[in-house]
Amino acid sequence: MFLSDSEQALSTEYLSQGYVVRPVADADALQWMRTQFIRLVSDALGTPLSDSPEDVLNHIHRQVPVAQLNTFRLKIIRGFNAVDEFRSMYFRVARPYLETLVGNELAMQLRVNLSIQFPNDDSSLLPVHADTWSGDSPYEVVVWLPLVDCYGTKAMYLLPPKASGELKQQFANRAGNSSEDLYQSIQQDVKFLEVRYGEVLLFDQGLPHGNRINDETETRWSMNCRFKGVFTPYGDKKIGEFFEPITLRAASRAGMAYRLPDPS
Ligand SMILES: O=C(O)CCC(=O)C(=O)O
Ligand SMILES: [Fe+2]
Repeated sequence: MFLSDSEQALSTEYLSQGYVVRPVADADALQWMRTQFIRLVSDALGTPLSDSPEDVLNHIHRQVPVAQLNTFRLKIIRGFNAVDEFRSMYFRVARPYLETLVGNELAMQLRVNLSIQFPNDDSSLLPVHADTWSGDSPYEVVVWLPLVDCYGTKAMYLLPPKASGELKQQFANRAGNSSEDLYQSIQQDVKFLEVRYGEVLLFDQGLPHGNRINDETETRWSMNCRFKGVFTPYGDKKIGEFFEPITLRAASRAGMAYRLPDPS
């Protein structure tokens, strides 16, 4: 391998744990995104907000009834995905890590997702799953970016590669069981991933992951977005519909445009 020592270290960490957590590569881009959120939240609530961004987001469950949560969330998602620079800002926070772990010719998901997890709310949970089980390519990496500190059950969990390998061996035995049964059987091995505001998580979505009822006192806000090498195999999520190239290089552009001279 001709990777540098620091590239090698990041790669080893990603492969052995199934994820890495790092400081965001561009703090201004993160702050810009959080400012956009505060604007959108204020618009959605129809009131100006005087508390700090951190307090507004952590305590949003005091202002939005749980019955309105999904509508509210979709309004915010529509809002930030309509802002032109949003995806390029999102990319900036993770760019050097993606370039090391994935490559420098990247495809990015067209729409960034948002999770909002109120304390003690069971209405917006994601049961244990791997994205690959529903058609994502194993070449995809998720960039998961919190807008507040995430810890304990306010965070998401991931089943590390070793336990994930063992689960695969026994998968046929467990296939008939509910996802709650599946969770109970891996509970002792899952790891809740603490990610603070100012940090970014990159994880292998081919490993089982999900979330549980948030029994902290604050609301979780996190975004997630998938990246892959442009020329790596695609699953059900195709280029043009779900992904788009964001950093194609000159040689690839030339190669894609190239036609052999017509022999006739
Ligand atoms: O944020 C979470 O709790 C889960 C996210 C997830 O499943 C994903 O990004 O693929
Ligand atoms: Fe997922």
